[in-house]
Amino acid sequence: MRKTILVTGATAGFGAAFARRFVKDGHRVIATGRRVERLEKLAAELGANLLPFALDVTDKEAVAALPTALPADWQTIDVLVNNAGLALGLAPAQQSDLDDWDTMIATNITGVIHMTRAFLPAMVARNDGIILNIGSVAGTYPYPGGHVYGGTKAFVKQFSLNLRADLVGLNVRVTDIEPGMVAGSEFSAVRFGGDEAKAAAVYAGTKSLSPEDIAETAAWIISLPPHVNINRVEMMPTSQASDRFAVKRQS
Ligand code: NDP
Ligand code: 8X3
Repeated sequence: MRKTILVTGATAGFGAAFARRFVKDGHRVIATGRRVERLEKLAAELGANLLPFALDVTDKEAVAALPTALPADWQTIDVLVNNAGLALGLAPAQQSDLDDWDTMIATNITGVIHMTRAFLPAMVARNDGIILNIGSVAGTYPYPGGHVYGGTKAFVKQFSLNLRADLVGLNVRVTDIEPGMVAGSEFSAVRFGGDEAKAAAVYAGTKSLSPEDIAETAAWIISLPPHVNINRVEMMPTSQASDRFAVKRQS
């Protein structure tokens, strides 16, 4: 059945891949983000089933107004994809920029909860809907420099599970997709302040996941019958695994 799907952060990476995959699968997509020219390009590529809509998820008023600011025939949202997010920096916590921490929290946590709160009541009233959150393996496994980014994704995981506790018995589903290394997005370039060489080095010598792999998983999740809730999906490329505890030995 054709769904109307709202994707945050559709100007790049996973979000653009979600938009392309969902439209290809016959759905309608509201593609949101701050870089409007990229949304317009996506609309030119994908046609009338793609509605470009400017949205900064940290703008609380804009998010609260969004359900009624959308064109009337696009206001029933079947699937909300809370994808917009970012990591800023990889320095140790004690050297990190507090503004970067605030931006990660505003985007990855506050953005997600405000978007969810804006669209959840209508889903509950219709007894139908899917909230697809994009977490990360960083929300489960610690790594040096992961501090606040990992903390935000741990929040996304637990928020997703707790939403399920409130929604039990309803056909309103919540999933947290938790990917590991995904190349082909702007994630690492953003993390390293636009340093493309440093970003490329993250994926050097690996066969990382691609945004299309994440879109494939999302397409599967939303295709399932209404009684099936996938709680969490943790994904890694075969070139990645979690390893051991850090132990500092005296020399
Ligand atoms: P990209 O940097 O390629 O895309 C991030 C998207 O988020 C962009 O479209 C950007 O759009 C949007 N965004 C950032 N801030 C805001 C904001 N304030 N309001 C609205 N949109 C915003 O990264 P990815 O595609 O890789 O990341 C997508 C999600 O996946 C993120 O939540 C990330 O944490 C997560 N993730 C990524 C992994 C990876 O290895 N790549 C692995 C696991 C999870 P614009 O700047 O135009 O607003
Ligand atoms: C992105 C994956 O390992 O860089 O969430 O944090 S990682």
